[in-house]
Amino acid sequence: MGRPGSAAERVEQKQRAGMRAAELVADGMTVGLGSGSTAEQFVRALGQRAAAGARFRCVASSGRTTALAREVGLEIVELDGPLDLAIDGADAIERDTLRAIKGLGGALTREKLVALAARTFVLIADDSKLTPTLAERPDLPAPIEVLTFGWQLTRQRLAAFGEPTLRERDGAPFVTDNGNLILDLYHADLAQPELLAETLNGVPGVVAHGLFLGIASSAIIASEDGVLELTATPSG
Ligand code: A5P
Repeated sequence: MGRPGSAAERVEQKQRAGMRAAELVADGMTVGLGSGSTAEQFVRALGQRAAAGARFRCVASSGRTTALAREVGLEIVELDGPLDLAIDGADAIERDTLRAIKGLGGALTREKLVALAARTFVLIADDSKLTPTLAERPDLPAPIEVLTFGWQLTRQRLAAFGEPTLRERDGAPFVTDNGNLILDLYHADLAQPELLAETLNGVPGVVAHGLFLGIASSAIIASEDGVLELTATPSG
């Protein structure tokens, strides 16, 4: 993890990561757009390229990203086939493997669909998101999107693997773009994230979880020292 920077420095780093990522997008590509404050910097940078005459077809991973993309002049299309490239932020990124935790913004299911549809998935972040291993971020939950139907039972089942906590916003349950709920699973065993991911995939009522394992091939990390590009090495 990098040293704690000021909020302004973090914004500037996110901007630099987003701008670098926008350089990866070739004219005519179909591109997946992530969600969150870092991904929004990428969307803005891509919008600048579109304003300069480049043309992209974009699939957005949230309503908020859709709105921003349209505002900056990007064409939004349905997710109906493979994407050339997808770019997204993350909440924690394992330095070597690029295994990541995503979903603190609540868009994890669409983000995962977009990431898995992409021939190349690239993470962008400031260096505060880097960690030697995911297990070294016990402060972070594994966000899990669950169906509203029977969610208390789903929470009971998930309690075997950690402390599932219903995410709230403004005193009410947080509802995703898909009309579902989020259970944030605290204190899960992240030492072997693949095992946890497989377990979570088998719990009835779970729509998707925020463990993005083996999906990102590279990461663009901005720090006070510049912009670093990391390539994933296989885990295990
Ligand atoms: C949204 O659901 C998340 O997965 C975001 O990608 C993640 O929370 C990173 O967001 P920031 O770039 O705002 O930190």
